Amino acid sequence: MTSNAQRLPATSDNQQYDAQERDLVLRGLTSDVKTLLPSLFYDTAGAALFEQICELPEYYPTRTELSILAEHSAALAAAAGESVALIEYGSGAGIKVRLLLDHLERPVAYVPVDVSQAQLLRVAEERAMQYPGLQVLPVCADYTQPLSLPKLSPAARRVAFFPGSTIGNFHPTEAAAFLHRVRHTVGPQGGMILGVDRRKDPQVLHDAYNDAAGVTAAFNLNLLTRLNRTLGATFDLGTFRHVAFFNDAASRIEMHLESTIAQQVRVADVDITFEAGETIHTECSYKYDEPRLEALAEAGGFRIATLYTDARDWFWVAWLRAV
Ligand code: AVI
Repeated sequence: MTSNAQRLPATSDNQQYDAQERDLVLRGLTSDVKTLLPSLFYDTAGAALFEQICELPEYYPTRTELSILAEHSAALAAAAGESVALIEYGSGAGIKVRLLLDHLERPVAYVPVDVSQAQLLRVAEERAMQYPGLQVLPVCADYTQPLSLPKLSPAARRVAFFPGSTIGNFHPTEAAAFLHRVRHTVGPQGGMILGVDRRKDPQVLHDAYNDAAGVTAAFNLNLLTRLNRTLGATFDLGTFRHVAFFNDAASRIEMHLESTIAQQVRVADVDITFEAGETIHTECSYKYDEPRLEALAEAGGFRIATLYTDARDWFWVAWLRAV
């Protein structure tokens, strides 16, 4: 297995913290507009809550994307062609990729990329058993950073797979930079299969991030539980509330944690002051229309070849070709 994972040990006065996490968190919490990186959501409890989100009646993206893949994976596989090396960014449980692998003509390699080593190895082993003859080359890495991939046959056509509308969690400039790196990896003959959540009725979007069962709120608040554990923080969860709304001008859902009182919280031995009503911005989830998606593809060195959608026009699985 290739590993690009890096952990930096660090100390504070009286406790060991992960230096990278401490620096990123403190940079976000001491900036003018308090922010936390969405990658912090996915500790064990957060990953389990996200799985619950995907099952919620209000959270349509997962099941909508699956329905598009189920209907169009034969067409996607035909567009990708023969002898593909499929590189999946953020492979997770690796369920969706099976729909593609089932239809691809003599795929030569599957390269799942994920930070969670245990899950990555489990998925790699399962896929190797299910698809005899397929080379499975797991890479343990944070795909938002430049990656070194294992050597792939020069004859293989490289196709990137990035489902889940995770591209929406990148700011547009970061999304373009990410696509640009993918374009470099797949080369001039390569392609990309990209899951994209579409702009739609703001009420539908609002409900998807404000579910009645409160699972998204628990997912958001779990960030504070994480920081209490990993950085010795003193967040009182009873004094923060989940806020999510559609910012129409920016075409994105914003998630925040709002402090309901004026207070001071200690995080990794640093005091952070909150006014009543002040928020920590925890996530953006951009929703694309065609001009925005075209601009993104072009900035990343791709062009849109085909857009597959669902009956309600809520989601796209886009087939992008390198230019
Ligand atoms: C992972 N990502 C695509 C999800 C989204 O919809 O932006 C994360 C999420 N946040 C709240 N609900 C789901």
